[in-house]
This record gives sequence, C-alpha cells and structure tokens, in this order.
Amino acid sequence: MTGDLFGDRAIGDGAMLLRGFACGDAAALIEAVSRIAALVPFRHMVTPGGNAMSVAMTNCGTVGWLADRRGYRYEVRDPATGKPWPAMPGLFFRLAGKAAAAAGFAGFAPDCCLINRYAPGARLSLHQDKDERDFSAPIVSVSLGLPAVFLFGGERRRDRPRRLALECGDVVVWGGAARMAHHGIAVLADGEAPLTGNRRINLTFRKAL
Ligand code: MD6
Ligand code: FE
Repeated sequence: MTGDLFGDRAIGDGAMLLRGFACGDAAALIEAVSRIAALVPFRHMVTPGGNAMSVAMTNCGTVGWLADRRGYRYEVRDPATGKPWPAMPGLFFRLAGKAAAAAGFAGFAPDCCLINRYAPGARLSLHQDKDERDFSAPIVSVSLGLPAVFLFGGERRRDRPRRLALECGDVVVWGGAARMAHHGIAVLADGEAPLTGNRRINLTFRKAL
C-alpha cells in the first residue's frame, strides 16, 4: 500500500488510484471535450448483442474505440462522418503520460482517448479492455464531473469487484498484473457538478496500436 498527502493508493498489483491528480486541469479538459464533441458528437453505440449502450461515447487520437453489430474494435475513421478522429490535445497526452508514470508505467504514449459521457442512470457493466494490440501498456482513466462508483475486480469475471468512489479529478491507472482486471461503473446517481451539470465525463487513454 502506498499513500501520500493526496491519498494515492494501490488498489491492486499494477493498479493505482491517483486522487485529485487531474483536478487542476479539469476545467481545461472539459473545454477540450466540448470542442471535440462539436466535431464528433457523442453517440450511443450499439453492442454486438444489439443493445444501445447507456454511456454516450466519442473519441480523439489516431484511433477511436467503437462498438457496433460487428463487434468491438479500433478504427482510424469515425464511421459516422468517414473522417479521422480529432487529434488528441497535447494536454490530454501529457496528463495521461504523467499519471501513468506516477503509477509506475513510464513512457506511456496513448494513441486513443475514448471519451465517455454518463447521464444519471447510465452504467458500464463489468468488462476487460482487450481490444488493444499490445497489453504491455496500461489503461489511464480520468474522471470528471459527477462522482461515480468504479467497480474494480479481478482477472476472472466472478472475482468480486471492489467499489471505489471516484470524484472529479481522480485518475485510475491499471496495467501489468492488473491489465486484464474486470472493471465497470455502477449506475450513476443524479447530482449537480460545477463543470458538467448532471453529467460524468470519463477520459480513457489507451495504447491501441
Ligand atoms: C469509465 N470506461 O467510463 C470506464 N472500457 O470510467 C471503460 O472502462 C471502458 O467506456 C472499454 C470500453 C469503453 C469504456
Ligand atoms: Fe474499460
């Protein structure tokens, strides 16, 4: 267990919760998300099972993460527009790299930022991030706006997940032995956040290619 003034802590072998790591950047991050969403609007992707996801998503970076009837994958173009995803802002790239380094993963160079928007009632069921080509890079997840309960389990889906309260500015990093940990977000409670109203925004950085 590591701990410091800000309450950073290991939440497993290879997984760390960096409390408030992105607080100082939150307003600028939200502004950048608004600019990106003006170019590539949030949409509710449909899973291969045929259900629309309750979380609305868009992307920036070299590649974007997609779900559709054919499966889950990364694409260099947004199928909705046929155009490349907006470039990843330097602020995003630097923040993700700093957070990864703080959690013990130096040299993280994400090529995808999946942007998730949760309204009250939205949830993300337990899953593993396994559409990336190379699992040696960690996942960096930045929480903004409304608080949420992050479910963080083990490699086996039946491993009972911990429930971690995430606030605006909290960053979770998982890689190494935790890279295949199941994770998700519990049903979002209603509320009012200064920067985002009744929404939660999550930035998930990956090295997909
Ligand atoms: C979150 N999102 O929104 C975490 N993973 O806090 C994810 O873990 C995630 O939104 C894979 C694909 C889409 C996602
Ligand atoms: Fe995930």
